[in-house]
Amino acid sequence: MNMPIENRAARDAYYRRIAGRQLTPLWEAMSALVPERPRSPAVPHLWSYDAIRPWLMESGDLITAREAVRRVLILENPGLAGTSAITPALYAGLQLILPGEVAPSHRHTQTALRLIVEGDGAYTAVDGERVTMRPGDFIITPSWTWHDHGNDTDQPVVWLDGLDIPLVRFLDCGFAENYPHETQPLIRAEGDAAARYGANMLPVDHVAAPGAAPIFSYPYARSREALVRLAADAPADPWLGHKMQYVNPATGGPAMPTMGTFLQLLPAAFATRPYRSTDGAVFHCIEGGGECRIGDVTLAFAPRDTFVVPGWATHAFRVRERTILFSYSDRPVQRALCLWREERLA
Ligand code: GTQ
Repeated sequence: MNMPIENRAARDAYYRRIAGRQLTPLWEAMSALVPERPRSPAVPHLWSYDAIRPWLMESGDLITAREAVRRVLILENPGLAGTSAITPALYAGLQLILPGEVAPSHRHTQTALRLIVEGDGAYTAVDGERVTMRPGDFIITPSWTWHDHGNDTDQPVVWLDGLDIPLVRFLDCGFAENYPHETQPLIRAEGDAAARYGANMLPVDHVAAPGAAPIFSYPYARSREALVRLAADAPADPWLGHKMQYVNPATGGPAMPTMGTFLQLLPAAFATRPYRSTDGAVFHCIEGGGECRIGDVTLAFAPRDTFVVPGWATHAFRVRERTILFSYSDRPVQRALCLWREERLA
């Protein structure tokens, strides 16, 4: 810039004077406020389950699930320090429930998803119905539904929590309350929601409403079987492998209004072509393992590892054995606002 120095000083003095009236000049901030393309403050990062499991188990000696309400280690993006966010819109954490423990019932406007990492047979109760949790199961807790978690098994249970906490904070829509008792009454038998809504049928008088799916559990055994079947017969997409999205069976839309959820199979020795989309995503490796190259960063992942790919970051996978990845992002929000973009690169 060839601005005369006097002019610079005059402008700076002017900025200081108007600052007292809560005014700032757009022209000094234009490219940051209206960027040519997204430059996420989030960075790629991987949390190795084997490395963090001892820390998680140690938390079990320090505080009970009852006292903590939710005993969770938050996975915070190093580029978003102090925000408890893994991408600008999303939160992730690993929740531990020890044998015999209960995480007391509460509800909040934030939507939650669970992906079971370790332990077989704990439960979560949502809106009066219990759901048993098995490794790889994807379970939803819709906005403003009462939910408590419990573990009647003799082993610890750990799951990945995904919530839209930063998004709800941004929108100033956070409400929460505790249930007057530790657990909510069960008013339906386990499996009721799956029978009503999860068998390619709907109750005859059902009227589809916007919002989260009326089923709470997407058992891994069924989702996995579908992907394995597809992979045996259909060609893999060069950019995505075999990638499916979880849906609300009553609407065909996403399982939750704010978070998109996906299950992806990459065949043995498969390498994807570079791809990017505007929705930053949290990935969790259920089976297999390999590498995700994101710009000049390479993350090596194994089963139970969680990693984050920032929005609009070009990335590609390379796997050794058949690999199954769960992921979630804010794609439904971006799509609803007509902002979502993707790019398949050569
Ligand atoms: O299980 O209700 O990781 O309310 C963060 C906030 C889990 C939950 C989290 C929550 C929960």
